Amino acid sequence: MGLLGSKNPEVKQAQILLLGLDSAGKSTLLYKLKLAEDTVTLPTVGFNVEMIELDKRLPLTVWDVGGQKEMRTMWSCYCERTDGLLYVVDSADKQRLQDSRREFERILKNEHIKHVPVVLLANKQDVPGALTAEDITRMFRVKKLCCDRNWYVQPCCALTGEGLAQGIGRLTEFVRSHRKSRADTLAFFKQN
Ligand code: G3D
Repeated sequence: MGLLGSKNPEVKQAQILLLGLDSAGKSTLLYKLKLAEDTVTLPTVGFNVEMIELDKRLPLTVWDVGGQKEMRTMWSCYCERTDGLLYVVDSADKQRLQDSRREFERILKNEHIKHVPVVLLANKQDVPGALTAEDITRMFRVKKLCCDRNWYVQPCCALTGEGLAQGIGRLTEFVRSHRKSRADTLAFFKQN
């Protein structure tokens, strides 16, 4: 896994917004992806930015915006120029799943991320009793809320890293096809 931005100036980075309630596991998964090892995590204050290059054709700049209540009102400020949304859910935190669902629904209404692809990470699958990806899909009404865009719900465990590469890979694939269809539309309007 490459960690730095691509050295090829022709390769355009994709901007990924990493959201979710506090303690969903955002910092853990980001550092897992980056370092491929466990790290001591602190609750995210402000934001972290990491460059991830799982796929050399499309390096990602991942913006991890804090999920504490006071930070959630700031989420919309980071939506402009976002190419993909990675939304992390603590699948075992049954008390706050509805809070998380509400925040997810709210952010999807942001004009700047209309049609932008979404991958939900159903994190903490190692915790006994955690909801499955299918449960999260139903509870978050993902099919309905994301009917205007590509979406996927990936089960994962940020502690072990299981499922993370698949989730990022899926989002990268979606971002690439979203960019292509936008470029095709622009080309069409130029020609006509
Ligand atoms: P945040 O960045 O979304 O606020 P963190 O969340 O990455 O700080 O994670 C919050 C806590 O959840 C941390 O525990 C972290 O180790 C734990 N965590 C993250 N992902 C998983 C997972 O997949 N499984 C389990 N069991 N725990 C996870 P602490 O104890 O440090 O608060």
